[in-house]
Amino acid sequence: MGFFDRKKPAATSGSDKPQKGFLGLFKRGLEKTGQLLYTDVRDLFKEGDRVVDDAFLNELFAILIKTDMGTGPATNIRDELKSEYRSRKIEMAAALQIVKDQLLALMRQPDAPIQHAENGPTVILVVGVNGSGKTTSIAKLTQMFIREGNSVVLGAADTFRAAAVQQLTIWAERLGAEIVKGEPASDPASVAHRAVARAIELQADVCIIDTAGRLQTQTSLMQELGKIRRVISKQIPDAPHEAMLVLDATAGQNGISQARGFSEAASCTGIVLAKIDGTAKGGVVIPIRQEFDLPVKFVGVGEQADDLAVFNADEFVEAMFAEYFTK
Ligand SMILES: Nc1nc2c(ncn2[C@@H]2O[C@H](COP(=O)(O)OP(=O)(O)OP(=O)(O)O)[C@@H](O)[C@H]2O)c(=O)[nH]1
Ligand SMILES: [Mg+2]
Repeated sequence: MGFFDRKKPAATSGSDKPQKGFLGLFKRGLEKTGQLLYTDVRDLFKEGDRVVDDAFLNELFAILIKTDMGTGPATNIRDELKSEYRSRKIEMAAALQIVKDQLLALMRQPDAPIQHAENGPTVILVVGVNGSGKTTSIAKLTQMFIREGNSVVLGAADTFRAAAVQQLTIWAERLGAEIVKGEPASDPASVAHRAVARAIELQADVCIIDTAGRLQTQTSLMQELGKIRRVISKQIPDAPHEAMLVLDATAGQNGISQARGFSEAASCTGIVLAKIDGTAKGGVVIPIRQEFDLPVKFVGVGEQADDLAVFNADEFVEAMFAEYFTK
């Protein structure tokens, strides 16, 4: 029995149950953020309980800002503490609880599982600026789908660089996915077309299309994404079922303007927030959540195929403060 003949179990990444069980991955990914919070908050309370006065509130505000959550959310948290504790003493645990509750309220989103095709392959287009983590995120998604018993066809529609095709080929071989490539510098839309055709032919469950990095201001390259979409939707009317925007968490606030440009030009359906492990600014997920209608679907926490967590606000916030629970 060939790989693609396997009977497929129900795909859990697309189930309607909230995804949990990624706390360990989030803790690893948010180690730098957690460490920064731990050190700073411990300092804040180094002489014991604090009176909630302007000095205290300003110090806490400065700590929150360092995580890149943005001034709006940090102001909310400060105001909440002020109105609940004005001039009274607060202990560290109580202050943290208020911070966590506020962060959760800001980060929570309706569950956003992968939207699977009703019939035939689910097509996922992956877009973003250069080096944001697209190809690595595709490897991680491929691993996740294959673990769930799905067969995957990859389309190497980043035809600009031979190295890009090679990078995806190595992942495909390692993970057990089929790959469709084009001639160097060939039309990315034609590679996408052939990848989807191959997925249909093989009755594959998922087809993921890698694209070259581009800036949202590069009009002709953004139009090229439009062409890829049109080609795909001619083959499968409701495809692509997902257009994932990969944002680099280490790029901080830059990611926000990227998300705006891409979601308008490429009709994105969700965000993969890559490289959260590379920054202490894990709070960046909040402005991303607040300023867009796009759900954060996945979070990249490392360079390996296993380093992908399904986004869940509760686990994310718990992991941000994990240091306090273990000490
Ligand atoms: N630490 C860490 N590194 C990551 C993560 N995701 C990607 N990277 C690294 O970031 C670099 C760029 O990743 P790629 O996946 O090649 O990015 P890309 O968007 O495909 O890049 P282009 O195709 O050149 O636009 C690589 O060195 C990856 O290993 C992550 O979640 N954590
Ligand atoms: Mg790439």
